[in-house]
Amino acid sequence: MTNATNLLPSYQRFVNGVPVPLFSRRSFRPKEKYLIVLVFLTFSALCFGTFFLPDFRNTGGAYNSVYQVYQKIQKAGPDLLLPAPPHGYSGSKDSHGPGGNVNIIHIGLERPNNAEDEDIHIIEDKQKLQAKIDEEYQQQKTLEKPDTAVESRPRVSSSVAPWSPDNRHEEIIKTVPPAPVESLTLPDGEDKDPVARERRDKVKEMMLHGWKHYVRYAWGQNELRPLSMKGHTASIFGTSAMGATIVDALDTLYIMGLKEEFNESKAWIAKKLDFDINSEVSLFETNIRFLGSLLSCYALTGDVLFKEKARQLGERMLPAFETDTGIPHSLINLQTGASRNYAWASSGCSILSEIGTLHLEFAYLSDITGNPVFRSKVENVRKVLKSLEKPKGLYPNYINPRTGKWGQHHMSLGGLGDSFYEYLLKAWIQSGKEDIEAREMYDEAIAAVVKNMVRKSPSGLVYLMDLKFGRPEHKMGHLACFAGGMFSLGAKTKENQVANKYMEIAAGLTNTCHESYNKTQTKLGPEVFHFIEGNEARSLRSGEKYYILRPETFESYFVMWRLTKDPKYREWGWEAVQALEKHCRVPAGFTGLTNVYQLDSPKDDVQQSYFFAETLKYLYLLFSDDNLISLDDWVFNSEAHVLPIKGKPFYRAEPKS
Ligand code: DMJ
Repeated sequence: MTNATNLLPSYQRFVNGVPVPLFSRRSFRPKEKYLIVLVFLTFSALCFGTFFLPDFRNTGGAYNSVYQVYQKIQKAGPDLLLPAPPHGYSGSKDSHGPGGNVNIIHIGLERPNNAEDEDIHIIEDKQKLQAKIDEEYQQQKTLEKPDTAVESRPRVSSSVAPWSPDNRHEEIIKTVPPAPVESLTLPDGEDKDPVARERRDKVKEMMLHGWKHYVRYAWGQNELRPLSMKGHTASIFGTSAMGATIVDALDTLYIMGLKEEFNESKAWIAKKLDFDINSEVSLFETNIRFLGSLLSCYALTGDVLFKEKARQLGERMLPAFETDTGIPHSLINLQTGASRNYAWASSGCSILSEIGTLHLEFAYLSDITGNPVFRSKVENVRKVLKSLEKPKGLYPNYINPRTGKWGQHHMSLGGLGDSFYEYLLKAWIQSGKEDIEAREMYDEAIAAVVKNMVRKSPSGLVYLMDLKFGRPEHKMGHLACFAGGMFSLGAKTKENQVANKYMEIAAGLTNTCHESYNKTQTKLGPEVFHFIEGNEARSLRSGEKYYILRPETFESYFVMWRLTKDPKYREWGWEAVQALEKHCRVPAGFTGLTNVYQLDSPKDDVQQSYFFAETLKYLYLLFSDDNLISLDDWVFNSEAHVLPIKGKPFYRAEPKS
């Protein structure tokens, strides 16, 4: 759309309705000249640094540093988390002020000679990064108002019963399951192979080890600091203790048959889980972790407690969609309904992976509650995305929720893009293959990805590069390692002439991610790895070498195992179990590492909630029989919460009246 202001002569603009000359013809005063020269020199230095100094470009450039900060905030890197607020946890010894959440903890006795130097850099990087995050977070909280304020807008669509902090207590939550339509129980899933059984038992023991220490030291808090033995929170959860680990771990506890632990958690959810919290949370993370798990537990158990909690949460998320286009904002205050975007995200844009990773949960929520409003919101998001012209058939990572136009043309199957593609495929699978539009959009998008973003390294490693303003970046993030599983699921569910080729890509990507693990001293994979001749699938900089208990590579091992039965995937999974045990297990749980290339790596002291939801679930299922969470009956959401496929017994849709 042409804006009237753009038609004015270039030297004239309006500010508050008053014409303002941009350049006047009078000559500059010396002071002004000096200022102009200074600005010009600064600008030139920045450009020089950005384009000619690789290190600056990747670690210090203004743009990239913001991008990195985002990636880390969104994906909840432990070294980036905001300082744990004083939750009133009685045993807390946390005396860190802002920025005090930089955890470099050595547990081991022997350290390599150069480790000290490397650590100093890491500490400095992390301190700088933490300072940036604190600043960014404060800015988000205090400065940004513009088009994102929703106070004057209706909180929820008229088609949904309005909630208010006042009426929420009147709702009666039943914890007794409804009369079972049919007796639905999960099989135990023990594999015939005794080795697989033994390995699965090991994973279950790891689950219990992490869980019982969370219960002991951080019950009700979002996450556990397994070295400090106290609670921890990340900015994605806002500033309240929402029991993120309890909710995120729930369906894994159920699937592993840990009944006592599951029931204890269910009781906490019935009594304590309250979404009336006056703090900003990430819409995306709340959706995949909280809503996803509640829905999963409803499907698995039929207990209406989970449906009711899911409904309450879903309703509180709806105001985020009240934008001009219906494209939701990234952040929402679940109490006031105010929502907005991150100021830095391509001038206040919404993010592709976030807006595209709501479909499975919202569609299912509509089906079990009988309220169409949730589905209508995500269908509208898809409609907007579908209507836009795609550069080279690709979807950029940013979209403006006011104009409905793309922001910066960055494309990625790692952070910012990843699960958007995954959800197109899975929406089709979840619908019992009725949602043809989703499958078509997936097929078109993936064809463009294969053409423009899939590459082979000099030594033959298949990888997915990012594109920034059309320029390739020959590196992959750990987050993109889910793609092996996605490519194979896409190929195996629809036989066509490209299926074999996509299966090869799936195997190639999974192999590359395994290589990134195999090339480290700890046998755990780094956050980012590059493809440079002679040094492939390895990190280049200290800030890329951390491992934060991420699941994506194991997700691909699991899906590849189920779909190909190649035993190497189980072997690779077992390598991972051993590496986790050796390097991440500590007496009070599991922690991330700051440098996977160092045998005695510093620890980050965070036990991520997704370690239970995803990492251990995928490893457990890798060593289970295929009948436990069969891929014919279930789809995994982006946090590995299992959602039933329409038409299958566990779907439990509300009968249409
Ligand atoms: C999880 O929270 C989800 O998988 C999300 O989609 C991206 N990755 C983190 C774990 O790495």
